[in-house]
Amino acid sequence: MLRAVIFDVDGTVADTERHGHLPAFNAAFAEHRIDIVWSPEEYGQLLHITGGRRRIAADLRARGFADGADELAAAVHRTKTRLFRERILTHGMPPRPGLVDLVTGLRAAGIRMAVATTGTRTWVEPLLQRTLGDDVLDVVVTGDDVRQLKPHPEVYRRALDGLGLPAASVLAVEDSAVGLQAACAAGVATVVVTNEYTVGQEFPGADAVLRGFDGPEPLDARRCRDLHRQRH
Ligand code: XBP
Ligand code: MG
Repeated sequence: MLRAVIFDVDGTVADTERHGHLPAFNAAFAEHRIDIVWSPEEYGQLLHITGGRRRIAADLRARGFADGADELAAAVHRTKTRLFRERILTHGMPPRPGLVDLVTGLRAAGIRMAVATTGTRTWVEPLLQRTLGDDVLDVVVTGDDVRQLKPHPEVYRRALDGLGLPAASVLAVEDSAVGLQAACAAGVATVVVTNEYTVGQEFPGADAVLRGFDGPEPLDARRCRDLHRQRH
């Protein structure tokens, strides 16, 4: 029986990457007087490196910053985290169309909800508060709470621990191949809801791949139950 749904955040709860994280990374580079401006296409390539700090460090190294790349990446990422949090507090971040209906339906059906993200708690909390409200999520596991980021399954294992549920009674909702790998490695059935950055990716092992939460066949509580039942 489906007892809980675990949501990814970036690209799943909200389309954060292109119009949220990317401008915050570029503003942080500028604030540190580093001559890097990631284009939307370049950023799309860099998304396979999870975690903003690791993403910055990898790009600094690729551009020849050998010594101190990790320390510099950590400093730039602190700035990026502050800027992104401020942006969320000032402008908000709209949930993906249809997500709020799904969450309302899951609640009404008595299906619990959690979050498993590689993002940083400083911005994750206000984003979730503004998109989903205060009393929706039982468990929120962020990149700050784990040693290994997605595609490693640690964040999913911790979310399952927090829920006190086995993997077989849960469904994950992800937007990317990397997120799918993490959920699959934790043994959790997974629906992928793609976005502009992930629509061309391969999703081996997904229980369903959808283009959005809404539309003629929306992802609702009944469909979540059906997909979960088909797997188990
Ligand atoms: C998303 C990420 C995050 C964000 C940036 O992956 O990798 O790193 O791009 O957030 P997922 P931070 O959706 O699979 O969790 O800068 O806070 O790391
Ligand atoms: Mg994601």
